[in-house]
Amino acid sequence: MDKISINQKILSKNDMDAANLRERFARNGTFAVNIMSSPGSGKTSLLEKTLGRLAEKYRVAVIEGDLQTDNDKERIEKAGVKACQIQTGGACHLEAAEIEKRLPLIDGDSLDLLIIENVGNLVCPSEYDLGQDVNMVLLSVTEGEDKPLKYPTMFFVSDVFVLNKTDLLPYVDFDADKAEENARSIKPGMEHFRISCRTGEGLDEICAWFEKKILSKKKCS
Ligand SMILES: Nc1nc2c(ncn2[C@@H]2O[C@H](COP(=O)(O)OP(=O)(O)O)[C@@H](O)[C@H]2O)c(=O)[nH]1
Ligand SMILES: [Mg+2]
Repeated sequence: MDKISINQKILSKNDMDAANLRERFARNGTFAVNIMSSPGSGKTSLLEKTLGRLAEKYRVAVIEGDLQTDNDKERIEKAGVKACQIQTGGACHLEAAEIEKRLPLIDGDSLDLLIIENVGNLVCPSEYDLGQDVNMVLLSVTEGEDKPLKYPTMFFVSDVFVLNKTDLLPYVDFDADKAEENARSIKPGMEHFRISCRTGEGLDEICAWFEKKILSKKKCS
């Protein structure tokens, strides 16, 4: 019998679910961001400080992922933004089917901006496509500038690198230029921001970036 070689990638169920979500976000003109980092880098803080402002002009919602608790959902709602929580139990990442299931809870087909805050760690979330337009990775200055080199897959799949807690730079041995150089050595051309959710440094710039992305996604839909 003749052998047929098939070189096409066999899509996993998650890849297929993510492709469906991506199509849905494109149809609806929703700009979708998957935000990832170690626990405590400041993902929820960044959302608390920026999304209230964006929600004055745009339809914004957040899907929160954590092993346990609704704490982050409640923090986002207090900031005036619609949110729902996925409690993964023990799982260290979110999957596309879980996102799809939650969309009806947040008017998911009428959004300009959807933020998915992934489960905190620099490993598993990098492996799962959620249909997002952009992967954003956060690192805070207490974590060490070598993290992009130690967790290259996370930085390789990310489009934007956000360095948070710059207010703490005077108190820690952390070289911000080196951290960005390390990130770019893994992913050349990666966009980057330096922010402090405590002082507000860099938050205007990040809001302007969100706005630019929202508007260009709307134009394409
Ligand atoms: N000093 C300082 N602390 C921050 C900053 N951003 C967040 N934090 C603190 O870091 C801790 C973890 O923040 P959180 O937003 O819950 O991180 P997440 O686990 O990535 O969502 C909280 O105690 C925040 O108040 C910052 O820019 N500067
Ligand atoms: Mg959080």
